Amino acid sequence: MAKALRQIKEKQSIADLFIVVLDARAPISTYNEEFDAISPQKPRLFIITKIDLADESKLEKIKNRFNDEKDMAILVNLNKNTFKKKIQSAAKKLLEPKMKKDLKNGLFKPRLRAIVVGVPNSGKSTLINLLSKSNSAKTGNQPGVTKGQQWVNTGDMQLLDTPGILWPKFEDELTGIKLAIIGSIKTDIIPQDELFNEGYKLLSKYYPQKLIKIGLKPTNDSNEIYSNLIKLCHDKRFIIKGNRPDLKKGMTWFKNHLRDLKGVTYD
Ligand SMILES: Nc1nc2c(ncn2[C@@H]2O[C@H](COP(=O)(O)OP(=O)(O)OP(=O)(O)O)[C@@H](O)[C@H]2O)c(=O)[nH]1
Ligand SMILES: [Mg+2]
Repeated sequence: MAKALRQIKEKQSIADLFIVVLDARAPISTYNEEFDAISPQKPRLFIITKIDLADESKLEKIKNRFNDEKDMAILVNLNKNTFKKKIQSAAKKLLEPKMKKDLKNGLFKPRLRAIVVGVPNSGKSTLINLLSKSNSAKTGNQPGVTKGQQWVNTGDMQLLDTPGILWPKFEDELTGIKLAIIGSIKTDIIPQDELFNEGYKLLSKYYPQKLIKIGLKPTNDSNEIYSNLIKLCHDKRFIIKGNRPDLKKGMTWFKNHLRDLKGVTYD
């Protein structure tokens, strides 16, 4: 992680634009404040991905939070080709001052470079593949797919794909849980019962109806959460010998359920 951040810092001087990729399911928790200091004068394009999985009612507010005079934020579903134009025109707008400067200096085909940064699994490589014609960046629904930096030419500009970076904030327990749920950190680094307990509380707080829908009661009380785990095991027939609930199986089921939930934004 430290190495990946250092490598970005080394390249910052040649970047004309920073593209910061955020997950719409946890846009604040996936925002790394360490990037603020890397190159404060350069424009940033915040690409808020996975809107197809996020809470629609929160999207405009999220977008406005990252929009300011110098920076711009857009909401996208990177699995849809139709968003390509929106991304291209936002990047073009932010790069306009640089292009004008190049033209003034007699450079008719400006060399534009953007560095793409973000937490693991936020969609950086998917974005690069969407903008370039090739599928040269490796993607996958797990953290840590991109291992090293790679320049990709899109015709309009050069994009630097970078490995996902986590930052100290993720050590804050709740942020860690959110990042685990959306797949930005490996779930196996968090004890299974803790992930269940905290994930349950998170869902109780933000989307109680989604718990009720699977027959569970929203609550913040760890004892009640435990009772609901037992109920879940019985409902799903996760039973081991002695007619005891298979708690591990119940927790795994819930973890996968959280990972696949749609219409959620936990910030
Ligand atoms: N539903 C949905 N899935 C997306 C979207 N954008 C990316 N994904 C998926 O998210 C997963 C991660 O995408 P990547 O592009 O590999 O993420 P990354 O940021 O490069 O990840 P690292 O290289 O591990 O840092 C893949 O399974 C993508 O298909 C989106 O807008 N909507
Ligand atoms: Mg990647």
